Amino acid sequence: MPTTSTPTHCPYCALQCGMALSPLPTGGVEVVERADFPVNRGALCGKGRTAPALLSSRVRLTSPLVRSGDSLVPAGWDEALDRIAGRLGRIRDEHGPDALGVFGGGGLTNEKAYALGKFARVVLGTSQIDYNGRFCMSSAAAAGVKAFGLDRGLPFPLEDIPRSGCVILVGSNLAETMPPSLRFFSELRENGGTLIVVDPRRTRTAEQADLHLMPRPGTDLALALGLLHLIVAEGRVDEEYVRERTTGWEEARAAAMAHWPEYVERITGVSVPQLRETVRLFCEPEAAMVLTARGPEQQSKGTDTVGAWINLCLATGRAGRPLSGYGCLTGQGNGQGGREHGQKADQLPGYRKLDDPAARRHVAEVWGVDPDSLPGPGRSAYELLDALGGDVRSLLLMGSNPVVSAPHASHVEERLRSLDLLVVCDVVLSETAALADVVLPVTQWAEETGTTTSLEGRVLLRRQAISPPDGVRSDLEVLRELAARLGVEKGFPADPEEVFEELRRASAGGIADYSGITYGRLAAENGVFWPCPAPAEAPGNGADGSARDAEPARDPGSGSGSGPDHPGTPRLFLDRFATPDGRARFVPVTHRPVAEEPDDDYPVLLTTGRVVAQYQSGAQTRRVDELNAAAPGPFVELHPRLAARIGAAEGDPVSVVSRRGRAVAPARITTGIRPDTVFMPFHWPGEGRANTLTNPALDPTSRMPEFKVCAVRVETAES
Ligand SMILES: Nc1nc2c(c(=O)[nH]1)N[C@H]1C(S)=C(S)[C@@H](COP(=O)(O)OP(=O)(O)OC[C@H]3O[C@@H](n4cnc5c(=O)[nH]c(N)nc54)[C@H](O)[C@@H]3O)O[C@H]1N2
Ligand SMILES: Nc1nc2c(c(=O)[nH]1)N[C@H]1C(S)=C(S)[C@@H](COP(=O)(O)OP(=O)(O)OC[C@H]3O[C@@H](n4cnc5c(=O)[nH]c(N)nc54)[C@H](O)[C@@H]3O)O[C@H]1N2
Ligand code: SF4
Ligand SMILES: [Mo]
Repeated sequence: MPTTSTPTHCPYCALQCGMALSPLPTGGVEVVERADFPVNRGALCGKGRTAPALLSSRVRLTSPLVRSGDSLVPAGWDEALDRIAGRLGRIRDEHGPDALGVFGGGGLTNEKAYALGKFARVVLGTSQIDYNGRFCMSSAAAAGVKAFGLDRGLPFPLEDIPRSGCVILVGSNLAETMPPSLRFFSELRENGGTLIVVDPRRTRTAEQADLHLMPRPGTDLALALGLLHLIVAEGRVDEEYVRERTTGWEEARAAAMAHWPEYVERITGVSVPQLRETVRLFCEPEAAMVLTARGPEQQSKGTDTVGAWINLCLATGRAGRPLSGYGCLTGQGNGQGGREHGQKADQLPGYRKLDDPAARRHVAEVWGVDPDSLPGPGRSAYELLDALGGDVRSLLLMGSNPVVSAPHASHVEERLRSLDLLVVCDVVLSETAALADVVLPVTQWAEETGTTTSLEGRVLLRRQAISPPDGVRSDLEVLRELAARLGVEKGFPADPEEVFEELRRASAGGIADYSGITYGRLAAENGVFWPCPAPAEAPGNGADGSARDAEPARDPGSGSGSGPDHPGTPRLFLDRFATPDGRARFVPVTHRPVAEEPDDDYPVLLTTGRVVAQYQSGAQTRRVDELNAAAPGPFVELHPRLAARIGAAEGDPVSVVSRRGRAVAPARITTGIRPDTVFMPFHWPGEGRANTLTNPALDPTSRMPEFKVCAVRVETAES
């Protein structure tokens, strides 16, 4: 193992801050600053800084566990793997391959996500695979594909933000969810640009804004349409851009014109003067951006909502131009790469479509299988979880903790319990692992090498800095061992670089083309932005964002192609969009209500989200003392008027009841939230679990659940 410090990246969010790990004399590593990575320049949030705490064997799994009655007992690796393979084989014989479910995660490295997708299709032969990214940015991805022909969260690097003129941040609390990124927005304001934040709560991020719009949850679609109406009415449309670079404007314009500002004010609660001010701030500067995060995306109309914000950019000529554009702030460590290489229900590596015959042929050739043997698209994440115990009899889960993080979690928990076989690979005994028949302890982040792709579309190398504890194996080893036991001896190497070499070939010629990226380049450069085709087929410096899904011209081989290395593509769409005609597509959208409007029984809206010191389902960060001290448990944020109405004082236990269940947590009273709305973070299991309440109503296109709004009743816990 290295004796000097190892440059790497944080295990948590999609900012993928650079850090270095330095060995300690007592064993273990400590985080030291790494100023050379341009995104965070050494700065880290508390989660990144304390990440090594989870390497300690005190808090993690170090032996496989198998179920014996009500308890999980330690077992040897061979016993555990034999048990899994034997049961998977029997379930397949009895019920067919689609009875075998697989669930992945956006925190898995590219290599793991790729291998998991291949394992499902090639070894199990199942169509039933999806992953938690469906709960994350799938609506923005779907809208991006519709409008631009390609989904890369940010089509430009973060470093462009300070030089833009105005940024509208829609439903992102990045001061808590990606703290080091706040710098880009402070610099924007120092340079004279303006920041507009759209959030039903006055968050730490909103406190930084020049203008804070506080819409009713679930009404961002109407808000964007109202703004577009005003843009047309005030003659602020960039007619030449619309003519030359887009299609579909007339229909989108007609749809927006039905959304009068006064009507939008009634729906959203954002006043007409604020709408006008937003339009002025957005349209006056030379360049402007719209960035969305989970607020507008985690809605049953998330795809249309993001589409409406993209329409705003297109109408004003603010996409595919320097320092302008639409972007989605992707969330998980490998939220971007995790959605590109085949753990998604409808997808093959390189962001290819599973139902595209050319894509099937290409990937089947790389995999050495018959294209006809590849299953078709499967169910989306929530639909898959909902089907457990029905036609899906087993689940192999890697990198997610749905007992805490899935919508309508009590139902999901019940479905998980009804399986014939639940296998969980995890670092810790998560709430979901605790329900499993077999738990496999795996290596993490600092103990293994692998690549991630940050929210900027920048492919990065995370390097191994420390040996794993005895008894744990990597996810790649698990897949290799299970494949071998199920009769597939080749094609599942445990060496990440070998997997990456194959991923390069599988992605070559696809939308997310990694074929020109090697571990060598990643070690020498501070990441490479995709698409990055292999040298031999690089058409000069083709940084045009064009999506090619034809057969690759050539196998990228070992990366030593004859031409110069492709530089990667930090900025997309400057010349053309990735659609067949190179033009961006307006999508005609109209407002519609949330899936569950308040009524007499459930008169309040619940929205959910995050706090700075906890991460996701909390499986990792709840095991770090310093983070727990900062954020020890759930709470219900509510306005003083609502608190007075129900008779709750600060800290009193409050019951939040939806059609799906009841959660209880202490009141946190603040004027920084709309009086018609309560907020709960979702990081905790048990009584205060926010997802007991949430509504699994799905967006028709992205299949994203409506985490951000459902109807509830709020009462003091005693009543
Ligand atoms: N500390 C911490 N950081 C994280 C994570 C974490 O769990 N903890 N998770 C990572 C991941 S995977 C993700 S996806 C990102 C998420 O990052 P964010 O999207 O910033 O996080 P959220 O808190 O889910 O939601 C953002 C804001 O949306 C607002 N909101 C709620 N409803 C609505 C609505 O209807 N409209 C609008 N416009 N806003 C609304 C909430 O009040 C909240 O402030 O964070 C990443 N970083
Ligand atoms: N109410 C509500 N619910 C939400 C959201 C919300 O805003 N509101 N947000 C949603 C979003 S955006 C997301 S991304 C999801 C996330 O929620 P989850 O999918 O539950 O994500 P994590 O809590 O990060 O779970 C990751 C698990 O994998 C383990 N793990 C970490 N690294 C590895 C690895 O390399 N290999 C393996 N095998 N395991 C590993 C961790 O220990 C942890 O148990 O939650 C969603 N749920
Ligand atoms: S902002 Fe995200 S990547 Fe950076 S240190 Fe915090 S959790 Fe890690
Ligand atoms: Mo996420």
